[in-house]
Amino acid sequence: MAHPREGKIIGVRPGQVEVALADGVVTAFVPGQLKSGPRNRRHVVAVGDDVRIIAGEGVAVLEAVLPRRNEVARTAPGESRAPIQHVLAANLDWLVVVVCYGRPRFNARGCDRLLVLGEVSRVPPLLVFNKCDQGVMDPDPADLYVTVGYPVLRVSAHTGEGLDELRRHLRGRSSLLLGPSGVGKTSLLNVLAPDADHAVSEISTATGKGVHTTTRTRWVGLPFGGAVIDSPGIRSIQPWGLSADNLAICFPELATRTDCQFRNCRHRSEPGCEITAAVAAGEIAASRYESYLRLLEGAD
Ligand SMILES: Nc1nc2c(ncn2[C@@H]2O[C@H](COP(=O)(O)OP(=O)(O)OP(=O)(O)O)[C@@H](O)[C@H]2O)c(=O)[nH]1
Ligand SMILES: [Mg+2]
Repeated sequence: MAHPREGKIIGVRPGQVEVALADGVVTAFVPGQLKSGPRNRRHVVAVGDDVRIIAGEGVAVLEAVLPRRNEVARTAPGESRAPIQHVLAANLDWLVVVVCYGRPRFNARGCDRLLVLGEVSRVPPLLVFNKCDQGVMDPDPADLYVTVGYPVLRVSAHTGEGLDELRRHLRGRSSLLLGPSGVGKTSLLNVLAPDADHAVSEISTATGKGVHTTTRTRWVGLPFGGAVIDSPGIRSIQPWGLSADNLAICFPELATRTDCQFRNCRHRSEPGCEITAAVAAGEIAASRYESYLRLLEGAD
């Protein structure tokens, strides 16, 4: 007899999902009526979704996706008149932005973009600088983010430095790892959940860039409680839901400055702008303001 059961999506493939139930993992087919969904959605289901399935003799079918408490989504790349939402993962407590100092080189624009993605999705960002064993840059870009107010950890998947603190942050929570290819997302996951043993590979010596080793987003339970979602490396991302109106509040150090002369000030070159004055006075880091302007170009 088929009966409904609740579980969590831990992997998505075309037309089917892997669902973790209390007593194991099943593959469930996604029926046509759930696949169609709203026209502006690339997928109706995402890793991290809580779902109800009907499990029968040797076959399971997805019946319903339960309401999400949040989602992290990008605008699907490519030119299209109507933007398409691509949900990367759902029901999260942390968006863990993983970066490193070199190989691949730290990129402030990309890092800020991911922090903004967390802010606009209302999933708190946790910034992790991996590969600390290779030495720290001077000046250390991590210091800037501490000043902004983000939780920042310096860790090494290879030596174990900083990992106890990382475990403390992840324990009992659901966390999405995002960052460029080659920064060591999967390497971190493999030390946090040794049984998972996912593939990692060497950085290309020619480009210092990763080679996109991870190709699918996957939810992995942590032995000390909680879960981590590993994802393929990303080059650039356009956060879904970002507009010229809500961009400034996605930068904590800009969000608190609300005394511009014009209410709809975009903080570019308007007179009486509190933010450009603060940048000129060195109270807001030029690098963060530069990221704001880049994102503003794509948002209006
Ligand atoms: N020195 C050093 N190397 C590391 C560390 N963590 C990972 N690496 C190396 O960095 C390379 C890339 O690691 P991955 O874990 O595959 O990186 P990834 O972020 O998962 O990459 P994608 O799956 O392509 O997004 C591998 O050669 C790892 O051995 C670290 O803490 N220190
Ligand atoms: Mg990986």
